[in-house]
Amino acid sequence: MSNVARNPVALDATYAATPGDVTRTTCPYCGVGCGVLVKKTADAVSVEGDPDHPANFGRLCSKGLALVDTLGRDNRLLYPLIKDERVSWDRATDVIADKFRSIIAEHGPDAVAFYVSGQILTEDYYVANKLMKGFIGSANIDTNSRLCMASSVTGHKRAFGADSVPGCYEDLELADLIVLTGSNLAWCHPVLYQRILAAKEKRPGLKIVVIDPRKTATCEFADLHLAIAPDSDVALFQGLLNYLDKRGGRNDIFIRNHTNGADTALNAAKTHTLGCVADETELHEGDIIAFYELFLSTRKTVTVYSQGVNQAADGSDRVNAIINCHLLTGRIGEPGMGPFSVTGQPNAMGGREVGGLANQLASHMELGDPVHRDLVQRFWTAPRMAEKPGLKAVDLFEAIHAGKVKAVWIMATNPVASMPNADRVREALKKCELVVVSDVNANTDTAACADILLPSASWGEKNGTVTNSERRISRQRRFLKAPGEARDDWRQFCDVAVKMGWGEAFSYEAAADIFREYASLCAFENDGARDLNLSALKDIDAQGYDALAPVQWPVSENIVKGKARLFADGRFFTQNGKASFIVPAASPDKQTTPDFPFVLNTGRIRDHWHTMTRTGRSARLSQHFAEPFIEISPRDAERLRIKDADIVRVSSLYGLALTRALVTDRQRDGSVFAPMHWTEEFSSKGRIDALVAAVTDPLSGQPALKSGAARIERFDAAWHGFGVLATRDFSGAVMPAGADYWAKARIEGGLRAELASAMDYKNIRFAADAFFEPVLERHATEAQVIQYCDRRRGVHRFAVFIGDRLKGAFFMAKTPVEISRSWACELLGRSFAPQERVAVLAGRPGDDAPDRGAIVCTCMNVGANEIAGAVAKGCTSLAKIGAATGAGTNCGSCRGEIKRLLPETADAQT
Ligand SMILES: Nc1nc2c(c(=O)[nH]1)N[C@H]1C(S)=C(S)[C@@H](COP(=O)(O)OP(=O)(O)OC[C@H]3O[C@@H](n4cnc5c(=O)[nH]c(N)nc54)[C@H](O)[C@@H]3O)O[C@H]1N2
Ligand SMILES: Nc1nc2c(c(=O)[nH]1)N[C@H]1C(S)=C(S)[C@@H](COP(=O)(O)OP(=O)(O)OC[C@H]3O[C@@H](n4cnc5c(=O)[nH]c(N)nc54)[C@H](O)[C@@H]3O)O[C@H]1N2
Ligand code: SF4
Ligand SMILES: [Mo]
Repeated sequence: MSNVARNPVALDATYAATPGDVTRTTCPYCGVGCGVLVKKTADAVSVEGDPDHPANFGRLCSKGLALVDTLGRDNRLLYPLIKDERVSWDRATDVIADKFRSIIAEHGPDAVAFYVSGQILTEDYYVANKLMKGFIGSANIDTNSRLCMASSVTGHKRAFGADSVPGCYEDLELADLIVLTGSNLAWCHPVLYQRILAAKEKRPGLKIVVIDPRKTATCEFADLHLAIAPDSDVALFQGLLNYLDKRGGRNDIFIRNHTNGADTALNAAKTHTLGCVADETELHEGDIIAFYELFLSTRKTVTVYSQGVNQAADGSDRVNAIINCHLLTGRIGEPGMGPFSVTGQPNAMGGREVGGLANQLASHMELGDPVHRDLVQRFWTAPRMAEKPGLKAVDLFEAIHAGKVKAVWIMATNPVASMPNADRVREALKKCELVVVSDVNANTDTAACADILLPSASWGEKNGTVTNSERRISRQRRFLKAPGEARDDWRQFCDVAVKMGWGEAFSYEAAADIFREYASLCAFENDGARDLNLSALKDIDAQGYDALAPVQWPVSENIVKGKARLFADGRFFTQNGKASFIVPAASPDKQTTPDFPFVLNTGRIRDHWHTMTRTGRSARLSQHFAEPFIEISPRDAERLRIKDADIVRVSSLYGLALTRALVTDRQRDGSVFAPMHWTEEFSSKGRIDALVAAVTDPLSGQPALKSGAARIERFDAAWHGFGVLATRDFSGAVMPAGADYWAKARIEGGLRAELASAMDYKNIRFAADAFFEPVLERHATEAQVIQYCDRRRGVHRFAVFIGDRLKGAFFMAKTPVEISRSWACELLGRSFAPQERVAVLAGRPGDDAPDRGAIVCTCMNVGANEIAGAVAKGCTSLAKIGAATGAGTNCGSCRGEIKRLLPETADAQT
């Protein structure tokens, strides 16, 4: 696999640091934590996978490969701003310190809060946590990991006595059965998925079972897909526990020596007979038995789970229902087996380690434990330790809304787009006395609510560490100078801490100083009772930190190289050293009602990252999906008179969204799926979290983001539009007034936009001119607009030229505009002789520019039509498609989608 990014990006001269070297760093996206080699020449940067990094061994996915597209100044926040006025850092931090101090003096420490993120580095996180919990004296620091990993943390703690991930990535290659539940690994942890596929290719006996209500790209290579009813996971795994018990699956020696509570758990699972499980999960009994038999007969089993498990009102119980099955069979701590919660963000794990959650202390210690509190207080010589757990994310924003929390500092997260009941979150921030937002991007939905905006150094501009899903600590290294006055996140906290009077405790000069302190705290009075031990790193110096190789904790005097697997000795971190079976509580109520009958499932797509503040800057990554959509089953669509590509109105008790309909039999009846990515930066009404209720798991506080309730209706559009436009100012390009629906995406040299309106334009030329405005304004005299109108059919097409170059095209119709998007995007900026210009208005690709269809392979820029063409010419395997078109031959993230385009009988192996 070559895996080298095409198109190294040219950087502006002020931005490039010392040329000519190679930096080893870590990808800032998902929790796989891939090693990246960054190569710099005098004026360009390129990235490739680090062949020596044990997470990826040289592989990168489409997002990792496009990292260079996200560098540069476009949309960057460059200076501190107070109410949109540029100020100095000194002034900004003065105001923050003063305001925090006066609010604390008047209302106590719990009247202030931090809301941080699994995307800051361990060092940033450690400092934030120390400041809030040891100096301000409140535990009101929570993180977006509450929306992501909290249920896994609760599950781990209940079962193992600590938040410890037992296994490692190699287990996936050593397993004979991999169960992927609530995980779209092919899109969300693509390099791990590729590692699994490579192992399966070598050893076809390796079986994959996917449990997901939707048929996702991850299912394409699975041996069995269980499309379970939403929210029936506990029933499925309780049934499995019962089945294993009845069929001789118990490991009695392990249960006796290493576990607590097996009998009670088995007793509680008894009612989960096959018939009962089939009822609850709406699966065929045969499929359930097939899964249970595979699990029963395969000792080397890994169960991988992610948000389809965690983001539920019974998320913690789902986690424990899975772990119970591994405890019953004694499948934990040995190669090729174990429950495996894969983390989402690059440093979700690091944040848990330094105590980023409101109910934790640093270094995996408990806020509720007086011994731990005392230990940490002495280590920090902290003047005012938090005494009780702080507010969890949903409660925190409620407290802001209620005026109880009066100042909040938000860092590296975009809650106005990513929190449930997001309109209320925005309302809360609007009411809050002081909202500080530290971000790299100037235009986020949350930044729009800030009183003070602080510019942060971004990936590549800062030093620190992250911990991936397998407990592996890797360095992120700086290779670029931060633009403008952007500053490290940890330094921002330190600057304010100093001004609040705690200079001595926050006098770090570099990230290495913070890391050393953190490692020392992990080692401090740790006789082995605490899982997280970094004592081998507690004296690390600057050089050692610079050279730190990826390592899996614990790393201590006795375990200098780190440890791939925990619990090999059968000892856990509970009081008696045994792991605990947990009995799940009764299942939570469904949210759907007759008014809002659809289960609203939300999640991710392959090429975008969360609220798109970074991936949305990449033209390459914006072509896979260029607008918000909702997946709906053909039967439901027909019943609601919704055709594929119609605009639909999705509403709930809390808000509404407009998105494109994607009618697909991969979706179950009664449920819909929408991506979480679109914000007001990219769409008129794509912010799906405005609709999601803030229902949480009572134990973990994690919101049930996969099972909202919604009503779906066809949006009666009077007209639809599609356009491309040459512009450098993506954010400044405003869509025509009256466009109820719009979504814009970056393309090479400008943007593309999809539009729809309920209003019938009297003057259609007006809409086109409004769309072309950025071009018309700059080139008032030279711009030439040509047009084609068929009033009877309601088809209108416009193109604007400067000289012979196409600067924009705008297509309007009564029905969704049927022209090739990839073709239109590629026309932008091309030159046309006068007689050729009508070809643009014809809206059809000519022979010289065939219609690629929707782009499937982002790396090699291959569209669905090209793949279909290759299939028609006899390419019936992934290998042949790859040889003929190049599709799927680079990062491999698209292989599932290519396989879907092959005939059923095709040879799936590469
Ligand atoms: N491309 C991309 N990759 C990412 C991210 C990204 O934004 N983009 N984000 C990263 C982050 S922070 C995270 S947390 C991870 C998330 O990674 P994943 O958890 O794999 O991703 P999601 O799409 O949120 O949800 C996974 C699946 O859960 C299924 N699901 C819904 N309801 C249920 C249910 O009741 N039971 C079961 N068993 N399944 C259900 C959904 O249909 C969905 O396919 O991805 C990480 N990787
Ligand atoms: N409906 C629904 N909602 C969800 C989910 C879902 O599945 N469905 N998933 C949830 C999950 S698992 C997650 S993890 C969250 C993610 O949600 P968010 O964390 O809100 O999403 P991001 O877009 O990753 O936001 C990161 C922000 O940090 C900025 N940033 C990037 N790098 C840096 C940096 O180095 N320093 C600073 N200061 N800022 C930086 C980015 O510009 C961006 O604004 O969403 C949650 N919300
Ligand atoms: S799988 Fe992709 S997004 Fe995740 S760390 Fe690796 S390259 Fe980055
Ligand atoms: Mo996440």
